[in-house]
Amino acid sequence: MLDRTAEAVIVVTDDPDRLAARPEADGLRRRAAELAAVRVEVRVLPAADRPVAHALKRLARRGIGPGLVLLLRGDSGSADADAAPLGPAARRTLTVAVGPLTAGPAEPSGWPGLLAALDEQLIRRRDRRVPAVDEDPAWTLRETGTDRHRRRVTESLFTLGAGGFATRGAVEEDGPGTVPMTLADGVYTGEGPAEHLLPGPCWTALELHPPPTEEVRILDLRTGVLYRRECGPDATVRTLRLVDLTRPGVAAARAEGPPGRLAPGPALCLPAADPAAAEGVAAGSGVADGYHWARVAARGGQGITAVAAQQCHTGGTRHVVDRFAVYAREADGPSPAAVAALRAAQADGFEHLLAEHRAAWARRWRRVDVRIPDDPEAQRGVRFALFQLWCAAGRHDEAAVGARGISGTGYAGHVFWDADVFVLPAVVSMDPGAADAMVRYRLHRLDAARAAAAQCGRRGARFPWESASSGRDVTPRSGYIGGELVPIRTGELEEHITADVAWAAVHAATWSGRPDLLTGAWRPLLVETARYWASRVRTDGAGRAHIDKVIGPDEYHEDVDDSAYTNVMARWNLRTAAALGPAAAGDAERAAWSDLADRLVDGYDPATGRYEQFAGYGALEPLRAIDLAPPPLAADVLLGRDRVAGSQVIKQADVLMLHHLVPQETAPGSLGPNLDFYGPRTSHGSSLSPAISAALLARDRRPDAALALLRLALRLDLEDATGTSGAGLHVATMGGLWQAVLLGFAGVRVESGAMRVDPCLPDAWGALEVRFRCLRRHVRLRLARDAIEIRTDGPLRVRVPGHPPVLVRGTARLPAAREGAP
Ligand code: IFM
Repeated sequence: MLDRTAEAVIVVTDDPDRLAARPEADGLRRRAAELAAVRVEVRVLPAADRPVAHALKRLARRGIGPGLVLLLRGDSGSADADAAPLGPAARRTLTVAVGPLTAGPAEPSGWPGLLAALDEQLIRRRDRRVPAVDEDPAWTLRETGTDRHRRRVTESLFTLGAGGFATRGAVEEDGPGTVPMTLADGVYTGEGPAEHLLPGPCWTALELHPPPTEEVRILDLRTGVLYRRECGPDATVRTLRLVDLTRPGVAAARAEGPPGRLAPGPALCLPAADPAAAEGVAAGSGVADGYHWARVAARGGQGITAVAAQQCHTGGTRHVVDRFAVYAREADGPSPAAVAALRAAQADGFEHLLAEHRAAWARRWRRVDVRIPDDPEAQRGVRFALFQLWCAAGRHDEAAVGARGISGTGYAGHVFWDADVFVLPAVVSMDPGAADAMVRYRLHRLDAARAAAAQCGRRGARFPWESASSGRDVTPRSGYIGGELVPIRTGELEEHITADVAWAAVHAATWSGRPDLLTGAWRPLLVETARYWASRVRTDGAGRAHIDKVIGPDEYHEDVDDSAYTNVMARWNLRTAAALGPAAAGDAERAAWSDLADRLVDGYDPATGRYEQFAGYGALEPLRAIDLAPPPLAADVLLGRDRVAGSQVIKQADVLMLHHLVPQETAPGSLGPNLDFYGPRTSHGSSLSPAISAALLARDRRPDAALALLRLALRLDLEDATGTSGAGLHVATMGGLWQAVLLGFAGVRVESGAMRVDPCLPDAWGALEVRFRCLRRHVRLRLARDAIEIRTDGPLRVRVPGHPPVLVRGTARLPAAREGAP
């Protein structure tokens, strides 16, 4: 009757009491009990919108969306599934009109249809059919194509991750261009610039002959699962997989198909690019005591071990495979703990794991989410960003978040400022513990940063532009741009990372309401970086301080002096460390930091209200990116490196990053003039650029221009706008997107221990709702053009510009900001 496995059943009837009194009701009760034993709830409700809406809401809290609910209409109303009065959510249920259930014996009755529908669900459970997903467009990404290049992009987009492990969304069967891959954050192999993420054993492969020719693959953001369904008249193959949110390192999948087409094959295999061929990598696999194991180990002690088991079942004409895998950061496993976790997962079973996992994702989304009723595309894109941020930053001990997270091996998994400045500020508002783990990654590599400073004759700590396991610089020394081999100088010159690391620690502590961390465990990050800058600066004859020979965020211009971004971030670093007081350093050293900070040049021109990006930038050829091609644009490839270096075209937001990160260090009123000047010159040749530019335009009350750039940022991975998403998702863009919504459009900041809210919505958005963590609270903000509604789970000091701060408990309505008020 219905080719779907439902997760709950609601029977609606005109009169539940009369229904209960009918003789057939015993059959209903018996089936309901059997379904309850396999975790499928059956409820009988009156045919009215409130009780049905309430029941659907309750199910949604367990991650069961309306599309997974079988609604059996046993009322005398219309057979039309959309029929009133069951409310809008009921429209998306799997609705079957069975006919009146309270009818007398002489009249037509819906009982046979009702009981058959329940029997069908029981059979599906018994046959272990692959569970479905709620195909709600607000929560799902769908792919139907089989184009080879797009497949690689889809593998990135469909990454599932938790607890620091992620599995790319490769299809199960082997085929051209398919590269199954599971990665673990922080597990690398190789040396120096060649150090790269170590692919672990693969757990998703199945033998499938022939593979589906027409299919739909669906990433369900709401429940964190990847679903695949063959299309067409002989549609038989289905799979569902998850990387478990509640059990660290555990992954599980179910697949169904005809016995002649689907076979399980080995539960684990070694990664496709033979890791044994890579220098210093050892790999092995085997079977022991009823489970498979495989491991990949790198020289230096790092490694990934997986254990897996599978159960096969033939029900009717279908073969079903349940597979469980457990991953651990172990070079010489499997450990007893991993085997015990595997046994527990097997004993609990796939459906149990799925139910736990769905409920855990539902809890996440209750606390952190975005709602943009007028813009479903943007809403879904921002949800995708949140989803992938959770997958990338899933650890609470120490998290090495590379430029592509663990969704691919792009940039070798190296950690850049992307982590500190783009990802972390998003993550701290989603899961402060995960942001702490990112700070800890830097803290644990402080000795390497100290050694790097000493090596160039400086004091304090200098963080590397690209970092991996040891914290030593692993930036390659050359690479290809547009087919040409060119030197890469960022490792030597892109020094602002040192201040960015300090900034991330301060931001995480401030946003999460734990400033004491800055004079406690995290203090060295501020103090040692300040010491570095103090020894890095050159003072000229007039007493002005300079930083020579750097690369700023705009990497089109190398080896420049007095990069405004670098100098102002260094100034902020010195001042912030000095302001920590005696806990940071002695009086004399702090006074020297403050004095130096005051003498650092920053290129600001009060006449124009603009910062000169670096000394001499103003004299370059006045080319503008906007006149060349629409963004994103690789201007260095288009024009050649030398031409771009001699022009004012810039790769990404540079000076403007100051207005985003340290607005208090920029001249009042300077955001507008700098946006006007640098905006048209920015090619957005780096994926880091559009989302933060959107945030700034919203802050400067240009929300429609901000929305245009937000849309560009949304497209970057979803449409593979740079042609590089196949190597992994740009997690800095994901972080930037959430920052654009939360800090930009919603206008949330933390200032003096209070949450400041100053929203600015584009014309196209009548309302915006954001849910997030701030100052130790769970916060929900509902914003409309002239209204701010806030709900917190504990007292929270809130300030709206132009009004005195208020202490909010529970829910409150706040007045709109006064225009122009600080
Ligand atoms: O960190 C970025 C940099 O700002 C621009 N090039 C790519 C790097 C990694 O994403």
